[in-house]
Amino acid sequence: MSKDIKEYLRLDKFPHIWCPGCGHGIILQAVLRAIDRLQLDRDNIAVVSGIGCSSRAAGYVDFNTLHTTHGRALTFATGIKLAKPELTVIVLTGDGDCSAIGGNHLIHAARRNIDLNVIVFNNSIYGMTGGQYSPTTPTTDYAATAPYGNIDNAFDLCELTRAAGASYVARSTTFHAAQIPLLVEKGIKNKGFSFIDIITACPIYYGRMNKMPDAVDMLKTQRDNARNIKQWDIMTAEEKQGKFVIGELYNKPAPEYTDAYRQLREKTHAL
Ligand SMILES: Cc1ncc(C[n+]2csc(CCOP(=O)(O)OP(=O)(O)O)c2C)c(N)n1
Ligand code: SF4
Repeated sequence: MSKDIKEYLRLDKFPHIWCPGCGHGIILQAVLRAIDRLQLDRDNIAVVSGIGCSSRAAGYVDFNTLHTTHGRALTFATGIKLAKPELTVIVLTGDGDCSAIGGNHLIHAARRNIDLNVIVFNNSIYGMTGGQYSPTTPTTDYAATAPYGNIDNAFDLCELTRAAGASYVARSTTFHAAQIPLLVEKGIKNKGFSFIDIITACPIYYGRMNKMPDAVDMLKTQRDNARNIKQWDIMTAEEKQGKFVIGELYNKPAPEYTDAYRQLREKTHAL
């Protein structure tokens, strides 16, 4: 039977640190809904995060949790999964955490197709440290470290992880909150590296610096620029300008790393 998601929270850790209008709480509740729908035993779940406003999420949930170091969530998660492959391992991470300092770990975890479920709280900025640009800050947007506009090209994290070897890739936004649990649920069911990119709002830094100080404006922007995969596939390159695709983008089973490791151990022990 479905639980009140509050039952999955460590309410003694509240109030949380998130600013009014921050989208991170929307993502956290959606992840908890997915876990609830799957009726997973909470003792068999490990939630791992790095450092950042988003990464604080791990501390608020009542599972086995590990709040690690900046950029290293995937390394800790890989160790946990190799030691205890029976666990469902969920990584809650920010765009800075997983694609700047942690970018190398991200591509290699995807390359191995290790059975981790990575949920990126992608607000296109370093929220916790005052709004520096991240690898997902769009070109020409403003940040504390790009006062004249960002000249870098942004990563499309879904394209990146898909190309690296992830077997499940999806994207949604905090405006499309009802879609997130469905994608997370499918990601958890996938035996392999599942990457779910959630576009979220940091009104305090990204919003304020990019003419969207109001959290509602940021949600409207997500609504206006997201296109579901069916629409996306028939749009012209011109129509895609400034828009992004949401939904299940890739889902193709592939050999999984801890399985391969177990088979190797069985083989070598038999020799
Ligand atoms: C090794 C190391 N480098 C830098 C930092 C400073 N730091 C803490 S959080 C953070 C960025 C967080 O951004 P993101 O992961 O996008 O999460 P958000 O706060 O936006 O949710 C940085 C650079 C750190 N804690 N450790
Ligand atoms: S600084 Fe930004 S990302 Fe951090 S809690 Fe506030 S709104 Fe959220």
